[in-house]
Amino acid sequence: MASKLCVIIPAYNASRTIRDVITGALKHVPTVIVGDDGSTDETADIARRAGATVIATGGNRGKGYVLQMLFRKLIEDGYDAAITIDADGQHDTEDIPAFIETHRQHSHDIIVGSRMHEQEVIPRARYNSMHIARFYISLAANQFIEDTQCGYRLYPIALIRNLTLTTGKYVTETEILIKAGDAGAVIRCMDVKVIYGNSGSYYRPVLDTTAITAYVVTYLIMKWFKEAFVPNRPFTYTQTNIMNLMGRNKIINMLFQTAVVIVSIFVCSLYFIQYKTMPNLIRNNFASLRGQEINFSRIVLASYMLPVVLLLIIAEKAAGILGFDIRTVDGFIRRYYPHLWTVREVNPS
Ligand SMILES: Nc1nc2c(ncn2[C@@H]2O[C@H](COP(=O)(O)OP(=O)(O)O)[C@@H](O)[C@H]2O)c(=O)[nH]1
Ligand SMILES: [Mg+2]
Repeated sequence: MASKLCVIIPAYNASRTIRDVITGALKHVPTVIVGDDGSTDETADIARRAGATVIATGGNRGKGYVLQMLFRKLIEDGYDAAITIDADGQHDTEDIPAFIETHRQHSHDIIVGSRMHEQEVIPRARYNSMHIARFYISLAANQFIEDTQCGYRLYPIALIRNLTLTTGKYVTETEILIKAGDAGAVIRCMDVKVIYGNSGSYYRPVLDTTAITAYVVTYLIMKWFKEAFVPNRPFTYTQTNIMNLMGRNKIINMLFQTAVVIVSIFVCSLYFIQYKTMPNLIRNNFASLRGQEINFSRIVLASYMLPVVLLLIIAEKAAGILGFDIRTVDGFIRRYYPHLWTVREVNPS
């Protein structure tokens, strides 16, 4: 049976680009739904005229909020799957058929567009942060995910339905990958074209990256806590967990995540000792790592290197101001945040 599928577009002040995205998408799917997030320009009008259904948040609530609003609508309307695409024209709608084809073959999987093969096109700092992000997010999601930060994806709605999402803005897309992956879903990557044109970005490098980092670090520390003490448990996501509980209150959540981040390197080191000494007592603890033959010492090493990365970035910037063009960061990141996966799927047996 064919899937009931549509394209959804979270949009904020995208009047210059939204028409082409909608027109391009409508060539491949019958329905396009735009989540207009309090745009102050013509985005909503242009979207309607281009043939999209528009639903509004009534204020600027951020990409994650809009995505969740759109998901609720898709659940109500009985959709099986949705392709999310950015409103700013960075993605090529001609990749939609490939998403649909991959979905046909793997209807339960999340399909994520990957831009990692287009290293020359992506700004260097962004590429480097994507590289580090995927190292940790893949660990949390129990599988290697080529590109964890691309907004061009296909989600099976049944899968989304089973997740309780607590984050907003740019964190939500990371939260989905982690929770789905840690609940046992397969996340499949597919090369897509990226267009880095003149479209600006609403992504705030420091604030949004910090929010994503805090979320991922907290998730990993909590996940490994369970794996440390429960034998043979690679998939740890449950609807009721500490993070979802904390997520209900913004301030408490922030304090909680800050506290976890501060102690994270220390805790990670403790986990490592436990990983090395306890396997006889707690059978197959840290099952996600053992199951995928991931070397825990590489993770500890990578985490100790994070401050060094920061120092190198600052040193490069300083050198740049003095007129020297040195590039040590790229090589350093490739070296310390490598592809650790030798086995693709974890077996809970
Ligand atoms: N609904 C909504 N969408 C947003 C918001 N900020 C960005 N977006 C959309 O999210 C997509 C990606 O955002 P962008 O700022 O381009 O991030 P980048 O491509 O990762 O640099 C674009 O389609 C934007 O229109 C927002 O506050 N609300
Ligand atoms: Mg963009």
